[in-house]
Amino acid sequence: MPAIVLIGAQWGDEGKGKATDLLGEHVQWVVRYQGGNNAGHTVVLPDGQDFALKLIPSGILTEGVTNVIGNGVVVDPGALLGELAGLEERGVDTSRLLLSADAHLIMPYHVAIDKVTERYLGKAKIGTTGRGIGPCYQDKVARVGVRAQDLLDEKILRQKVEAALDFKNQVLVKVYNRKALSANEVVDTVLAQGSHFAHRIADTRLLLNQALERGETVLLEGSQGTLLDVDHGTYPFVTSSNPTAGGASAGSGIGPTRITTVIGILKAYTTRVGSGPFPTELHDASGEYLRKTGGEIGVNTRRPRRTGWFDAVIARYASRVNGITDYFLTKLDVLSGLEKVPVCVAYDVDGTRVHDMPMTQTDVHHAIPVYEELPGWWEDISQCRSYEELPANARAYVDRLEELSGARISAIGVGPGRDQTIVRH
Ligand code: 2SA
Ligand code: GDP
Ligand code: MG
Repeated sequence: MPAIVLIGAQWGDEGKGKATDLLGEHVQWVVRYQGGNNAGHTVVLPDGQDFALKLIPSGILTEGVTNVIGNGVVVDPGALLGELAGLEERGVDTSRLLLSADAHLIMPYHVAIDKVTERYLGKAKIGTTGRGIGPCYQDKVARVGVRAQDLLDEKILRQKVEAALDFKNQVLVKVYNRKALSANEVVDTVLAQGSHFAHRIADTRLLLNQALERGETVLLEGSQGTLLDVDHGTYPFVTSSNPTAGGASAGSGIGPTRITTVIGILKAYTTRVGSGPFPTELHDASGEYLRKTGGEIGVNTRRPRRTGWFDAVIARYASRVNGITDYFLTKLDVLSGLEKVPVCVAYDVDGTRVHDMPMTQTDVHHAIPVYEELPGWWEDISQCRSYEELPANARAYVDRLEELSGARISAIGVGPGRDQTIVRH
């Protein structure tokens, strides 16, 4: 039975938390398959309470859903405990959270190296969240990482941390002029933290496949977005994992033939946080308007997000690389009150008109958006609950985006609340 993937179609913060929460009622499992506590997924419950999930799947707020931090996720033990405590304080039942034995752990040296590397890069920095994500994935690929299962074997844990620190301390001290970290201190801290969640460590790939065999539905919740993908994004200004739909399989252990639906979460305009190219970025009053009206501030780092008009080149690209079956268009309400709404339909790259994502990053940096201007609407649409209730110009905007984007728009968000959603298909 089906596994559904939900991904960000742009640079993240499209509203994946809200969409996961909405689907939560129809699924038995919600799985995070990549990223870590760099994510910030906002869920607003019907009673108005809002939650910002970072590492824990957004399904934790739905009764009866089992939540899994999959093997593809990188887990900061302190951040996990902090997030669990925060949820428990607010009365959320966290007993249904499992952690893959194969998930890699973010160690204190990963966080230190992330921060110091960014500082040394200066103007060329990636603009990371400083959570140690990149250095942890580096160690995973270099085969010197520490995994959740190592918490269950102190001897192995000690060996791994000592071996890793032999090298890391040289980098920290000799290259970056920082203090060396003590392997014993790191191990003791991580073991103490691990003792609070060791009971959650499980063979999640087996459990998920057994659930699918029983006919249960699994929702794979992506974090960040398509253009932050280490393979398909605006490299090197990306995160160090695969947020695209292909990553869902590797990051959970669910075979690709089990995935029947890929839902792309698509913001009605574009935002980005961190460095890197952004063809439709606005540096004027319109950009400020979108940032203010859309509340575009990083959930984790509180950095103001960069804002720009909708980019159909990106949407078409996301449709293809993810195999998107349905789009959920979010934040349409934010566009109310604009005289005209420009939509980027193509790029001019050094005098040539292109409709698809350029092959090289140099060309992406040179891309000048070609706009089509659609008429705006003034009405507040946050109370609309059917497509027909939307003003004609808002409907025309959605229809044009659908034509340009390569997949049908099955749902539309008109506010942060669960019920502020128009379902079309
Ligand atoms: P990292 O920390 O190594 O993953 O950073 C690499 C790039 O990935 C971007 N990134 C994100 N972009 C949007 N949203 C994210 N989550 C938070 C949010 C971000 C925040 O929900 O608002 O609070 O700033 C997220 N996580 C990583 C990052 O900005 C770098 O460009
Ligand atoms: P995520 O990382 O993709 O889950 O998105 P974030 O939570 O980082 O940012 C999305 C923001 O938009 C959150 O504050 C949501 O509550 C909010 N949001 C989601 N959908 C809508 C919508 O349709 N309209 C409005 N106005 N806000 C929305
Ligand atoms: Mg976010």
